[in-house]
Amino acid sequence: MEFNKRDFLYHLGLEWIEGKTNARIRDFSDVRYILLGGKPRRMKNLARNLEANLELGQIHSGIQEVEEATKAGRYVMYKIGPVLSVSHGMGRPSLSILLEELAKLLFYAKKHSKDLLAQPVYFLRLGTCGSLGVKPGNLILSTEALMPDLNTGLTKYELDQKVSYPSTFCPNFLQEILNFSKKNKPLLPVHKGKTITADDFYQGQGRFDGYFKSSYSESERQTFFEKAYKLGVRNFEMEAAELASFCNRPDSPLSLSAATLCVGLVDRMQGDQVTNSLSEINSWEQSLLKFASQYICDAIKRI
Ligand code: R2B
Repeated sequence: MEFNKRDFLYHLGLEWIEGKTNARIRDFSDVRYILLGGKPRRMKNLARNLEANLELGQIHSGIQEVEEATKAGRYVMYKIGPVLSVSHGMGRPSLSILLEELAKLLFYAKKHSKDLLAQPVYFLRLGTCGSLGVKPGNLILSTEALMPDLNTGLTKYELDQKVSYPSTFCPNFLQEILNFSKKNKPLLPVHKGKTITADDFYQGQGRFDGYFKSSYSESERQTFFEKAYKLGVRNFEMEAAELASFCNRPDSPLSLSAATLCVGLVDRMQGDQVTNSLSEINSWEQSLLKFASQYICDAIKRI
């Protein structure tokens, strides 16, 4: 990792300066779990849920809104003892900026102690998605993120170079989540599957309800969906490849693991539009958050 003598984490509104005490940055030295989700309100609800369920006094001293991030205006971030609950917006670019700055924040916060640096840090993204051959209202735990051409590995540009990074999710972390779900029976069934990380919501995910006429026909789309399903794809979203590849980098000074658990809002084999009522969608999201909060409370007791 490269870092400067002074690093302003612009989108989080936090600054680290070499040689200074950096007391504000050190407030984050105990962080072990980072919960991520697109919507600010969802991440606030999750933080409140954790505040109520993690032992006050033992594990945390109340919910703390990271006001510097709120003021910076891009993300909201709450700290509940060793857990952060953070909104990431939509799509890979927004998530990528957040991951870079969160990882640097934790690195600066922990770097004075070898023990702290060696502690594994877990990222769990809780999102919504379009499912593939899975009923709306079910959860999909991503095993691996594919590019829309169905190749594995995140492919992106760095300057004029096309680079690729592995995009499988951490098998041990997935197994822990699956074991927990078997024991605790979440309200929504959990499926394992591969995830296509698309660059947009409409044509990038094979929809016909975008503003422009699609470049593919109904039958081409059907063939693509069937091929993807046979390969083990169970959902589309817009962030998984970024998260998996970020946590797979061998050159990370922190030991990072990642998982993505999403609730399906529409089975793309059946249609394009999200037509369930807002109250139904909210109740699915609440069930996802409840499950995540139970899982985190259990995991925190074991660290
Ligand atoms: C799922 O939901 C958002 C689009 O509606 C996007 O962030 C995603 O991956």
